[in-house]
Amino acid sequence: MEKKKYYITTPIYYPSANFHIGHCYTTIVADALARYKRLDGYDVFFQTGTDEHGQKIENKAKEAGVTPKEYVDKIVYNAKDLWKSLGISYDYFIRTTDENHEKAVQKIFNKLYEQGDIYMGEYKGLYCTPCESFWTESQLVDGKCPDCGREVKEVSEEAYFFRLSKYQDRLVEYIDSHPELILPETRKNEMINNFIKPGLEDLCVSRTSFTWGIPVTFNPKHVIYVWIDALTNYITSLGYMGEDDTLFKKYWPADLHLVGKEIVRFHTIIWPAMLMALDLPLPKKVFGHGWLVINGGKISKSLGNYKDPREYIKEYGVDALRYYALREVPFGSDGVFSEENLVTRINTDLANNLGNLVNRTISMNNKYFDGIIQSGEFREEIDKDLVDSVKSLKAEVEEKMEELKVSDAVTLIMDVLKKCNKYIDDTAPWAIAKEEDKKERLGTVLYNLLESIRVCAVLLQAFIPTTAEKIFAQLNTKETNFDSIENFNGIKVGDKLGIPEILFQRIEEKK
Ligand code: ME8
Repeated sequence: MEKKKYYITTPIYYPSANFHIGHCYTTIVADALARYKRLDGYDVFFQTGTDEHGQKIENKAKEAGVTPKEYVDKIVYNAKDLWKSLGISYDYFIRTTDENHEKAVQKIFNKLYEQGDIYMGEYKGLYCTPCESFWTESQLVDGKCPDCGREVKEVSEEAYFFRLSKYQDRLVEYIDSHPELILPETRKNEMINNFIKPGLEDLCVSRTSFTWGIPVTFNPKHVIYVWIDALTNYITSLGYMGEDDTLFKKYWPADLHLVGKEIVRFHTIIWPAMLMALDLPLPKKVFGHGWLVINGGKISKSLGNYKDPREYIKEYGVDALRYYALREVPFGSDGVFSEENLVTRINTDLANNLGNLVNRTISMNNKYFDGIIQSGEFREEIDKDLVDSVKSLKAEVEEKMEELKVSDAVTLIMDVLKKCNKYIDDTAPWAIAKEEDKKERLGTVLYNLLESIRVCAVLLQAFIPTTAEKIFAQLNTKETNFDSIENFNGIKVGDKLGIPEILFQRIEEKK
């Protein structure tokens, strides 16, 4: 049977030498979703990349005394290095300076121009350079950019426009009939009430005030607006308007665009309207997540609360950081990142609940049975709750993952591990071991624990893959697929366990 496809994207990031934990957040969540879908048997295409054109980059390159291309080349390397250290399993990394992307964007622009969806006009307006966004007077907050609070400047120039207004009614109709397109619900209402209903204006889609962008082929003093360039990444990467569109035919429409809340507007208004103009299907879901903030404020170098995410990885390990990002913030809401909470999570969830459980279970089986896995046939009533919870865990996790409630999914797994710890306290294997005629029962208690740990590790592969691997090695099992967790019998009687090793060291709480 042909596998079902799943196309998931992160935004393409502005190249930066200072990626912070907030940037990692979207990508870690997307990675967990991609890994989960792969384990669940989907043919996944997971894409990320960098958004490299625009005035901001041109200015920064000038300051640094290099060409824009030299400037971005250097920092794109930084993004790839960061994703590697976080274990991000992307299938494709797009750069908007890739030649095939640039050519396809030009073709898209030409097509829209030829069919009358793009026309020449004059732009007068207020522009925020850091956000690459145009605003109307009424959208400003205290006369400043409503997104970043910085000064906007008046710009007047001959420019091309995209007929966004033409798509207003179709867009409202589409959003109404596709309740899953914009999630969470609050963001959908915000888009409809604050942006679409007041009336969409045509969008200025070219610039002449700078040159670092993709030129309009038939009027090259214009470069294409960076958001038009950027949004199309989701299809140019698949070969749309390119030499080979096999991937496009296979993977489009995207199943999920994961984006931060401040760019939902671009992904749920401009992008769908462009796709309608191109006569292409719309993405199935756009999910706008909240921000990670530090002490209630933005993460920024100038505020002195910035730390390179690789420093956390060096100090606490990659899975600790991944776990924290996935577990701490209910996906969708804003959340506070704090190193103190990270340490608390490591100690309570990873070192105690998970690590200690794995360690003492394997140690007990080594001590009482020389590491050999015993039969799990000698069940008693007290086992039922744990075994049932483990059997239903996959379906419950799946439901949460479908709703993109990643934090809830991780919590469900952690709750089963808690149950395992309680099961040890309730059954007291060390006491059973003292009774000569209870060897078989002792074997079953340990079997139940080992199999429960294995099932949790199979599911944890999506979230903390390095740790899951370590658990499999300690359990000495090759049964790591989702298929193996249905019947509570994946761990094999007669096999010998590996050597128990500490998964997470407790960390001394910092004041
Ligand atoms: O917006 N917490 O790029 P970008 C959570 N190039 N997420 C955060 C965050 C934080 N503190 N800071 C940033 C762009 N992000 C465009 C996208 S897509 C066609 C073009 C998230 O580098 C932010 O919300 O400014 C966004 O989703 C992503 O990082 C990239 O932001």
